[in-house]
Amino acid sequence: MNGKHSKALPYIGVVVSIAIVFLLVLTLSRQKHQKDIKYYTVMNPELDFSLKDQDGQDFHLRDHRGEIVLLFFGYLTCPDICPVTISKLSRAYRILGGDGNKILTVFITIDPERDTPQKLKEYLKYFKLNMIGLTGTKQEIDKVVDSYKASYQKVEMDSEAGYLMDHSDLVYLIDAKGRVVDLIHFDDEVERIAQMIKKVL
Ligand SMILES: [Cu+2]
Repeated sequence: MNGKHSKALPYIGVVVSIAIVFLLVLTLSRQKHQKDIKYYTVMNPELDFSLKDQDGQDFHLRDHRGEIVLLFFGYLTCPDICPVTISKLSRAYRILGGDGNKILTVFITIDPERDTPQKLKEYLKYFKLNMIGLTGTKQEIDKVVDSYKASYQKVEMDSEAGYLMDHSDLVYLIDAKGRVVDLIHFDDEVERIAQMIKKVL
């Protein structure tokens, strides 16, 4: 009995190991595939757009060639995605040390009805980041949103807060030539974000 067991065990071990490796490869390749799909669908946004910054000045993306730009869409009263994104980005910049200062963070509001340049300016004061807040007319903003394959939706609420804006959570990593070269996903770890940025610095 014991002899039988000891002969069969190595085989079972091999079969189980192969099964585990197979499942692992399958899971990893599926995850990678999903990320790739998202990645390539937004690879060719317009290389320039024009909106107004927090000082009411015209902002053109093309004026920032030579800089690394991290761009995302959101709104000032966002309870979750935006504050977490900003916090993660600032931690990633800290990991990069002095190089973190070379990065321009661009926050585009998808709620221009409430997020005026003045309010953007007040909001930005809370963060020690090289960050610009952009707004414009709904049409102007929608054009940029479409170009980046982002999305948002107004959600009416019964509370005093008025409405919420559901919005996509990707951060676009734009290189010195103005091209989107990578996407930061909401669940990416701070360390990984720093690595991604480091590649284009
Ligand atoms: Cu948000």
